[in-house]
Amino acid sequence: MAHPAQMGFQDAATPVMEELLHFHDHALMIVYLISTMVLYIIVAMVTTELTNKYILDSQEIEIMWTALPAIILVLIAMPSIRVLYLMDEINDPHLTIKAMGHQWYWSYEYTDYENLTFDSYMTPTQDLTPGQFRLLETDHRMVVPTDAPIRVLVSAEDVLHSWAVPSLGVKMDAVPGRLNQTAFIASRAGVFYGQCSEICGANHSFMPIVVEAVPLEHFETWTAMMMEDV
Ligand SMILES: *[C@@H]1O[C@H](CO)[C@@H](O)[C@H](O)[C@H]1NC(C)=O
Ligand SMILES: [Cu+2]
Repeated sequence: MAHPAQMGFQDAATPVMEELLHFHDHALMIVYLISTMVLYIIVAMVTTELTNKYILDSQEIEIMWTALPAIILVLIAMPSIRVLYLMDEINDPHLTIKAMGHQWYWSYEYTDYENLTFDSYMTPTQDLTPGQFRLLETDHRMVVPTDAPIRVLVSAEDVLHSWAVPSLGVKMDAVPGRLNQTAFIASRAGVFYGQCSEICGANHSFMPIVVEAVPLEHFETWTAMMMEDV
């Protein structure tokens, strides 16, 4: 989850999120370099009473400030497209989960198992136990095994929602009548929080997403327990 006054992203829990963090740092480095250079030029120009004749008319500088931004844009676009394609890739998923957005909760369907379906409502503030996070905890978490490719099918029952978990590097719009898919591999065990990321009505802020990544044996225990319940 995010911390108060946090700088930057949440820690990555999937390989794709690590790629996204690297790309963010790469783009930010370029922003720093350009900002520093522009600031230096501004300061240099306003602190002298002389006018540089090459700035009034110079072919060389015109060529430079046309070619350099073009090269910089290509240096940003190439890694960007690389990550975009990595995020789109879904290789042989070991588990498929259907996440449905509703006004105002998420429901999950483990289609590889019989009758493994449940709703996931936010835990109201008065029901929280010590250590639980306000507006982020749910009554039922989406449990997944670590180190396995998980596919999430995303759709909505009523209006637009968006299934998003920052530390997994996943954000997929949930559109009624349409089915979309995304995938992730949880590289470590943990509890990862997210929130609906498409304005969907009065309780948009109160339909969080909780993904709990556990080792495979624990996941099997959980599925057995969940199916006994039904
Ligand atoms: C599925 O998601 C991708 C990526 O966000 C998007 O480009 C595409 O249009 C979506 N497809 C449908 C059918 O909604
Ligand atoms: Cu929503």
